[in-house]
Amino acid sequence: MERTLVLIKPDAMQRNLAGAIISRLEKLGLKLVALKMLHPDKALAQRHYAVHKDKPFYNDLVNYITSSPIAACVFEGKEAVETIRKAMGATDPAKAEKGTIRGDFGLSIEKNSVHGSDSPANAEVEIKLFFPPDELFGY
Ligand code: IDP
Ligand code: MG
Repeated sequence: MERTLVLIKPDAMQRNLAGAIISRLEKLGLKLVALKMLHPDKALAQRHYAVHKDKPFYNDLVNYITSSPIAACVFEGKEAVETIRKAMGATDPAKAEKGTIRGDFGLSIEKNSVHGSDSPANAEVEIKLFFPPDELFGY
């Protein structure tokens, strides 16, 4: 079964939106198989966003994602990656459709409330960054 990593980003945590976001994803029929709150350090943020290290927004992005505790989740289900990417909406909340998480909750292209893995292969790598195997549950 496909798995994907979701992060509830600082802007959503600060506005008490973690439960609302997780609830939307559960309602898609996906199963929550891992969940924790953590305050990511710079090293973890840099590894998670390594593909963006040459982008002009990289340093700001690392500072942002380490600015408060976040919630990390793994969801499992059929086409979990694509299903969650659709539910998140476009990266820029101004371009995301209403009814999507970013369209409804996002504040800016950086503070866009949620991260979701963009492919099953990247999901496997990202899940390993945040969760050791014994924190992933089969039930
Ligand atoms: P994604 O989260 O929709 O996959 P990516 O292009 O992978 O989008 O970018 C990762 C994250 O970097 C975004 O979610 C957003 O927080 C931030 N980001 C992307 N593009 C910009 C930008 O142009 N300016 C500032 N931050 C950005
Ligand atoms: Mg991405």
